[in-house]
Amino acid sequence: MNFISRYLSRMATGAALAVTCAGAPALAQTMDAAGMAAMRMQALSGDFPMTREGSGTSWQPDSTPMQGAQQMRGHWMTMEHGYIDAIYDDQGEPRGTTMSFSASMLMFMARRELTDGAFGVRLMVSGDPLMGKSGYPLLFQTGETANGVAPLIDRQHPHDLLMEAAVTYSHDFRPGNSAFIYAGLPGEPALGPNAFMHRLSGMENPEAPLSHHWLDSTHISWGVLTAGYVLRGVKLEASAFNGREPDEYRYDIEVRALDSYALRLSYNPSARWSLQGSFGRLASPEQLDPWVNVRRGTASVSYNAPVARWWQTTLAFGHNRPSRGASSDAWLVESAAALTDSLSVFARYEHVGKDELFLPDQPLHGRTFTIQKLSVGYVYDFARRSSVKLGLGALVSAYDYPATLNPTYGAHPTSFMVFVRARL
Ligand SMILES: [Cu+2]
Repeated sequence: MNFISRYLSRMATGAALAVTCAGAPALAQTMDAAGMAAMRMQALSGDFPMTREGSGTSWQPDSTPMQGAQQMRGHWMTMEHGYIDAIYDDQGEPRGTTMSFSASMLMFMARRELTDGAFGVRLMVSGDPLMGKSGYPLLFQTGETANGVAPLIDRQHPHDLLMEAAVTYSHDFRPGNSAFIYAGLPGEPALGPNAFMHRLSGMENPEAPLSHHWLDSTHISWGVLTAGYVLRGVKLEASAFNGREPDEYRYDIEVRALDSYALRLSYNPSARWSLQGSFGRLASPEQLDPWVNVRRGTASVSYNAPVARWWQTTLAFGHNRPSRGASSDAWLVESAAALTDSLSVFARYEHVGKDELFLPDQPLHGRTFTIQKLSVGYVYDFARRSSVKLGLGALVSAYDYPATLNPTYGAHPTSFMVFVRARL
């Protein structure tokens, strides 16, 4: 009890945070009491609101509604959230195939208050390996391998069973001033925006973005050490990490040298905005092209509009410059809104330069094609059992690309997914 009262009084005296809440009356209208309380809870990695914390050590707007269930257990504040999707996927003829599969993620976080800081634990697992080594059909998606020989094309690789196992320690110097370290095996280095399945603008959409390998593909890195400093709304952090993407054995632990690095500057100017710019050098990211290193730059902005239950929009740009071969860019704009307590809608537009759509023995191998993709969808929650929501959703995607690809992909493929979701 003593701990809790100390914790509460500390939260109450968090001057900067109180100002954030008091100074946002319009925000208060769209946020319930639990949301405001969540905004006053402190983060794992510093003296700022917990709602700012995204995947790994990334940030999102402070006004992002809290996902999942929280409890106080003795000296620990714990939180769980996650989802299981059962998906029917039809990517459209001629290159797209159909598949029924399940994708899932379960995350556990714990925070222990210390005299001048906090100790945190983050654990995340996924049932994705159950879908098989070649993942699920996703037109124009590339990256990683199912057999260690051929790259995956028009398929999204499954995530590893263990997606994050990390500890954090943060030390507070003065209100709003803190430093932190983060160590993960696996973990997420300071590169890119909040990963797609964690950002509010993207998490309603069950598909991985085509821009994944320009923006957030390092979110499962087998070995990460990050240190950073937070000065109110600004954070500067640096990571040393294992730059190799996970291999096709999705249940194993993969250790390699911390041969890659990343730097990220994040800025949350107000409760509604979150911006980041990051740069990384990935040593030998691809198992099938081990002699190629990649330099990656990313920039992103997320904004929570004070309408409906919530409405988040993210704009992101990524640039990859490999040590061999052509550089390429990816753009992403995605938006999701909860119109009511049970209905949310979402859309994602991407513009990417893909050069991995053909195998080495095919004539178009190595050529870069500009692919545009637009997806729109919705999720309707039809049942609620304590902290679990059951929803039914669908999305449809259309594409645009150079006519050179018509013999392979057809003139106008249309992809769709229907899914049932249980979300904690
Ligand atoms: Cu991923």
